[in-house]
Amino acid sequence: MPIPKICFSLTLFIISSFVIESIQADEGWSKVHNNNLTSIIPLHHYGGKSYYMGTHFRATYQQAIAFCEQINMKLLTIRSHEENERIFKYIREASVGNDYWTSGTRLVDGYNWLWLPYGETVDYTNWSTRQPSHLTEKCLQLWVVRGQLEWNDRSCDYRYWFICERLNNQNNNDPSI
Ligand SMILES: [Ca+2]
Repeated sequence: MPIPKICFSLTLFIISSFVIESIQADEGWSKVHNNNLTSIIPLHHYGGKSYYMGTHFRATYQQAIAFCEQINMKLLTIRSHEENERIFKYIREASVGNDYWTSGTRLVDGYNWLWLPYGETVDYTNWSTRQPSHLTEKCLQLWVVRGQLEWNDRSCDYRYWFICERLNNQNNNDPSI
């Protein structure tokens, strides 16, 4: 149905623009660009990373990648069981739903899973039973199965919540963060 699709895309664009412009209009935007991740954007801090919960609007995988870049961050990676559990905690606290994009994808060669913003192989995994399921599903989605945060391969054009991250030991000189 093309008309609702167009309306939704327009709404997404307007909301995205509003969010980005609101952040940029704040006098603290320069602080964000100077890597001082303090009070401008609500962030969680854990294990040398900062996380932004993308719960203002649902986005496709590509839109989530682009939005995180706009706020000087990257779409989520999960490197350990401990981090998976921490992300699950943030998702429960956000209370908007359980479906989130990570930056994991096999878009590059159609088979091997990479954390796209870093070009790194996905080593730690937490796939659900019988996942990944289809070679046509090329992006890595988080979902909750039997009370656990597990992973699923999913078509990249679905619209889900998303999480941005930043490694604080890169491009960040503030040791207090
Ligand atoms: Ca799947």
